[in-house]
Amino acid sequence: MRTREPAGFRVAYTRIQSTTMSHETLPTDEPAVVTCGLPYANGDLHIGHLRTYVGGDVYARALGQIGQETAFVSGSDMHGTPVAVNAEQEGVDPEEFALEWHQQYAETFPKFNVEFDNYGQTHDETNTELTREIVESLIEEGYVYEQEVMVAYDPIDDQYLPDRYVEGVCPYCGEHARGDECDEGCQRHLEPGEIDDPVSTISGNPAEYHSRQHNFFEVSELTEYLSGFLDRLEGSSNAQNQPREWIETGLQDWCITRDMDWGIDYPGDSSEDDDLVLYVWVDAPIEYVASTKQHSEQVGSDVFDWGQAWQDDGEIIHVIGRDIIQHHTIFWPAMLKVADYVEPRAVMASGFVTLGGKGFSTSRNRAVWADEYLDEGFHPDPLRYYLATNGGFQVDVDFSWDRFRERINNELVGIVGNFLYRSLLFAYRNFDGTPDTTVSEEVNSRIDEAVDEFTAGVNNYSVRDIGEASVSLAGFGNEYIQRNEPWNLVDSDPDAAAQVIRDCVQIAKALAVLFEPIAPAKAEQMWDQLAESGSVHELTVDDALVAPPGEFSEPEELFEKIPEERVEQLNDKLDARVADATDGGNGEPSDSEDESDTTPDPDEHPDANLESLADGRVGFDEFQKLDLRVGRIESAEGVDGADDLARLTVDIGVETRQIVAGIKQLHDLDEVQGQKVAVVANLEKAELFGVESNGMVLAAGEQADLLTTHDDAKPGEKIR
Ligand code: B3M
Ligand code: ZN
Repeated sequence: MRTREPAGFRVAYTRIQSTTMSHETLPTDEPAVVTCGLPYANGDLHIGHLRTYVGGDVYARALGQIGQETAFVSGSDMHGTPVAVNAEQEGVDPEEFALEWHQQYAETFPKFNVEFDNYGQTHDETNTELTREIVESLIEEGYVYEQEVMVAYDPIDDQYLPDRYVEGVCPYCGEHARGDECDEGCQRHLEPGEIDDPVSTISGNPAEYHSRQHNFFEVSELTEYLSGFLDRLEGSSNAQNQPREWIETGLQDWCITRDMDWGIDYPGDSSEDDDLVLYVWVDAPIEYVASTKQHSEQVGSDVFDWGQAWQDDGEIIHVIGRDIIQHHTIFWPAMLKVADYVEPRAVMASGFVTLGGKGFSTSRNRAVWADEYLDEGFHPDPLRYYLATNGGFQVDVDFSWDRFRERINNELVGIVGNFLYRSLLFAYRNFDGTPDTTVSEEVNSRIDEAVDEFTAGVNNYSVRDIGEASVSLAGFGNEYIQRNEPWNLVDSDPDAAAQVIRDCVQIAKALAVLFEPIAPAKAEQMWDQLAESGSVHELTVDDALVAPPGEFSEPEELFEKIPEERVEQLNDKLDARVADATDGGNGEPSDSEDESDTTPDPDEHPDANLESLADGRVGFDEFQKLDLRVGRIESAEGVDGADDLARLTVDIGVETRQIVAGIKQLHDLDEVQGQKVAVVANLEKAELFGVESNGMVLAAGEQADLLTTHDDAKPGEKIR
């Protein structure tokens, strides 16, 4: 838990653009709980999985730093078919299976400096108890009813097939889907009996639908409440907008029981005498509360009061992947509301992580595993930096060793590390540490500005902005030392040199404070380097401007450059492994792709196109036939039912066009509004997902980097 003295100021946000705020600015006087989506305890973690945990950890640390009393919790999701199916495939008891993975996750997160105040699991006493209580109150309040549903059943194996025990075709979009969600298509949550052409995942047998009595939570009754809730909800815009679409198409009630043994028993009376357990998505989010409760039990409720946070006036902030928005913005707040708990203040839904532009694939061994990253000798903080700051939180992030190297070398080494090392070394050699003078007005206010950016990052739920505050401060530091050339002053004007270096040491200290959420272990090294006492993990942003102690010893370089050969080796290793895994099974992997993080494949080798660059040249006349124009995006919204497409209205001077572009997952649609783009204006019209596209917006590379102009070219102007 992070309790600090409240920061002694409130920042004015006018300078920094922020989304509409419906809640009091952070920090508030209430206790906050930051949660991370619970990983299913069912398999190895790869670095793609780490994105939300790193994001949550950065956010929780930063929130604590601006003076908010904060608990950061999560736990393993032990139940449900994602665990049961994998355990069954391995012939192991699900409890034993899940506990083993739970143990592994509990050990892995801290290795990446993801430090939960409590990391629990859904099968323990606290969660079982609390789940029973909450479900009983849903029943008592009259929100649960029994209804017959069609349940998939394998007649040959004589087994019911809930959720991931069955796969088939999505009734909404026609894509191949799992029994519980349309993971490859429209991302909808699927209710039992909804999936078409059901087949058993375990045996491959075609399934039949049998009628069974199940229990439903009357979510539809809460439509009005939920729609108001979404208006108040803060966080990433996808978490507000997607559920609005679902509400508009009409909310369905939610089946909360399953025909399974593994899970928490349904506490109400049920006309089925067989075991009915609760659907995993009932007890999973309750673990957020249970985990907070365990934290309170450990530290004492005078230090952190879980009841106040969850039942009175806490600030609840959920950090999740974008595939589970519906559970966190519809089902979960509906449960909280009926059970009389506090509603979430914000949901931050991250994009996925791709590997070299393609999905991670557990079955193809096409992944960089969490342990593997560390075993390769890399420090966890550069990966944290990469994952947290590579793009907006809701935008997909691509990981490649090349890009990783580029960013580490250019940004962490080139900007942050370079500034710290050169200025502290100079300070050490010429002044034995911090020169004895006060910080200049200019640097004082530049640090203030960084603190404002940091605080605004927290209020805008942007982990990238939280990190950027430091990198741009370090960039300023480099510029400052370069501009003032203390090396030329040290003999001629020692006082002036002392001033510059005193300023630089303060910037270094501010960096230790402000970079701590992103790079906790590296910040600790910075702290020690400055001969500071106390823990860098217990500070508030106010400490950025407190004078550092005097003497310190010779600094060491903080970040290490990654040589090019290293990247080649790592790429070769990955390629060889993928080839092995693929060849072994006649080119077919033994089980399915990693569902949660696949994205459509861009060209596998984008560079291959370069070879043919000189062939097939076109004449200037032919080029002239293309009508390329400057456009300005007026509005951008997702195309219903299409995972990647956005409907843009683009001002091209003479008129405004509707253009469909495949940028939905790659860009924050709120952020592209107002952006200038290059448009092919005379392309034939096309229809995509029933939406007419009149023109094309040009973009480059796997991340659909939008081509733009940099000066005052107006919409409609011709590009030549
Ligand atoms: N266990 C994992 C997922 O679907 C799921 C999250 C639960 S959060 C309450 O990403
Ligand atoms: Zn679908």
